[in-house]
Amino acid sequence: MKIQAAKVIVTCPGRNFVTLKIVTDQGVHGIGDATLNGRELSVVSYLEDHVIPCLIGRDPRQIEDIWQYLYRGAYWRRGPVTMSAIAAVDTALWDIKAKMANMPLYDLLGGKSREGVMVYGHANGGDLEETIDAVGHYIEMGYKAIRAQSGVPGIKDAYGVGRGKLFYEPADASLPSETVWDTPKYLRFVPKLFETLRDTYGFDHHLLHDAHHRLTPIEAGRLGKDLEPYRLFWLEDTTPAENQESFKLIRQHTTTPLAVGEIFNTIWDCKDLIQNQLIDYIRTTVVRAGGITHLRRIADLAAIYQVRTGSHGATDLSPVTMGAALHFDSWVPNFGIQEYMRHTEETDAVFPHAYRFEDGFLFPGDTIGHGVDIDEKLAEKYPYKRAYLPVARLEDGTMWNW
Ligand code: GCO
Ligand code: MG
Repeated sequence: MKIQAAKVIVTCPGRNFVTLKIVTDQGVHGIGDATLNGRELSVVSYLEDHVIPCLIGRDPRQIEDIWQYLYRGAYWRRGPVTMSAIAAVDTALWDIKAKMANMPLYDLLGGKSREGVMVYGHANGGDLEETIDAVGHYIEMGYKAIRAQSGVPGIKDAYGVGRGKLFYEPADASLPSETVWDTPKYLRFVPKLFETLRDTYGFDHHLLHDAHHRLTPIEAGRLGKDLEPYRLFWLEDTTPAENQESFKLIRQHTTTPLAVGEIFNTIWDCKDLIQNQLIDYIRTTVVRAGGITHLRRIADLAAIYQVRTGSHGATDLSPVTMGAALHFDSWVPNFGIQEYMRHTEETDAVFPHAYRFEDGFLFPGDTIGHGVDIDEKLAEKYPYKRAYLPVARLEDGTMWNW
């Protein structure tokens, strides 16, 4: 059996997606997501110019060998561009293998460990009242877990505040838009937000919050401590994770559970935080961290330390990643939660998929493979549109972390 052809499909049904399609000489095909938000075309080139020529003629059944070949063989290891490209190949090959085995991917991985995958949705509003209402709306839709982000008095564009009831899409400008950030105002406001949420809705739902890398370690410690009475499911990305030592400081000050890892690419990025028990949830997902093959290694390491998974699932992870992640989540023993930011109808139409939402859970469906495909004809109708994530500055103009 041989890989006969592979191609990259770029489409923009409301936002950009990069998809790799691999076809075997027996007519089976598999697809993988290669979308890297704001830097999409670098992965297109990596795949077309450097990976696809090495794939043609290889045996698609040798997923592990192909993974090692692409990882070790590049000499230049890790990084988001390389690892997204490897992930796309790996996801497509698992899709092919599961189709050949006539099984849904979760069966090939070891079978289901649970019936449904608990997801959290994104509730956000321009101010406290709007955010309280937005959380109520998610509760009505059946969500068991809800992330709350809100506009902050005195901050013009706080992180995570969307433009519609169900959709939030930050990469929406052809050059990065500039936002202004003020940590003291944010730190004063957030505990009030969660206090009001608990007063309004009680403690029956899981609440989550994302600080999006904005804080210093000691500020993160203080926020975690201030939020303790409201029993968050997790507090995410409080501080940039390049210097992982800083998480020791955060941990000394708070028992609020911590989640990190959506921008990590390999097990090496996760290892110290996991082994030192400095986090509670690891957020790596299929496309960002080398596909199913590598994500499984991260999850197994995490399991030893009772760290659970909480895969990234923003709209920049295509339905292909969502489908593959749901099969992974259905199997992985140390599953925690799955992020679920809904895609638009346009996106869903380009990527027909077997997964469905019901009563706070996503179900991967029983289709063989990972259950997601691409409608190439429809994809052609939406040409690539350059789009960037915003940047953030402090009030005096200093560059900050968006
Ligand atoms: C999240 C994230 C995202 C990112 C986005 C960047 O927790 O969902 O922080 O919304 O900002 O994925 O491309
Ligand atoms: Mg996040």
